[in-house]
Amino acid sequence: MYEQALTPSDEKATKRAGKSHNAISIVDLRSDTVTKPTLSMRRAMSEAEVGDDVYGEDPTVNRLQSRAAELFDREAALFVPSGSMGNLLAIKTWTRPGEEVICEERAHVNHYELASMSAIAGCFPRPVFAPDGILTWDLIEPRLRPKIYYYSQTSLITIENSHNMAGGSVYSAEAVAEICDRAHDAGLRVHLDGARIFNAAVATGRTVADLSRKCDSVMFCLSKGLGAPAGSLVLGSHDFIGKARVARKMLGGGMRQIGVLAAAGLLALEDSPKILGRDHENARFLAQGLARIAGIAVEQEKVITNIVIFDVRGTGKTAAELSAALAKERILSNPSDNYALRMVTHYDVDREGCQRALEVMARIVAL
Ligand code: TLP
Repeated sequence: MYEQALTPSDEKATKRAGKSHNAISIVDLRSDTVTKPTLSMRRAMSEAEVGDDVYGEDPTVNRLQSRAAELFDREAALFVPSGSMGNLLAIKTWTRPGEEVICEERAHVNHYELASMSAIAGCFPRPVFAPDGILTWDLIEPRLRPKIYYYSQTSLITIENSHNMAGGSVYSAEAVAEICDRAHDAGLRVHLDGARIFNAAVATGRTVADLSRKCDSVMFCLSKGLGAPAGSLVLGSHDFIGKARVARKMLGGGMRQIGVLAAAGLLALEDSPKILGRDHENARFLAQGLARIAGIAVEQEKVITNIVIFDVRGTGKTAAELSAALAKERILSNPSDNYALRMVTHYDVDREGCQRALEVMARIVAL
């Protein structure tokens, strides 16, 4: 995906436009990573009790880790700076250099983590394309390496729930359990990139613990739809988390008085899952409206969480051209390839903002 940052000159243009258009606000649909911390998060941050987390002495971080472990029904959890680091720690902990990691072709670990699994963990990704990004054992099994010493060995399977670049698609709890059971029978581990697992939980009506129960490790993000300013958690057994903590320090991710971040994370964990359903409804509303615009193709029935990826080939414009034209009208989106745009809903975008995005899109496409 080509991320489009709001440059200072865009911001100036926006401010100027704001003056002449009665301060029309930006509708930022580039990602749910853009959510700003709420007032209550900011208050909690300023009041957070802190300590040195490298010594394990930050009480707020310890509370966050315990609460996350409890919610996911796990022995232990580790607060890490980002989702990318969380995935890397799991990959590095479960594998040895020279081994292979099976992932879905469009997975975040395959496309957007700067090949860290190779550059840092020394592993080779074995990507498998799956319809809607949802792997099954039938798709995985043919890619397993035979257990012969002159082959590199498969050691880990990663799955992504919800699947970002497959349009926020979700695995059922049963589908995840089936992959884990078969993987364990074959002597493999399963890591879940659950950056948006709470969205998947809302969409399936299952708990995050149910959706991840048999996975050997889980990563989830506080900094996406849950709205915290930064941070992710990695979850697993005491032994796994002990090793992941060592790897975190080795990568320079040992942080100090980060109770200020954990305080926002605790609120994000308790409060935000309850409101994710509204983001899903807004995404469906966007998909319905986009489907009515000539030249745009979107599989409406597949929009079940907060991500809408749609094809713009029929408009005669590229995704980058449309995204740039939308940005001039204060609607921000990200191209996900030459002819696909991604829009992500979150708590800083309301129904009115989505409506405006649709109106501007219809106007631009018709030009
Ligand atoms: N995704 C970002 C971009 O990097 C593409 C976004 O805007 O969606 N796993 C998944 C499934 C993700 O979507 C992301 C971020 C991550 C991991 C990494 O999280 P961070 O950004 O905290 O490293």
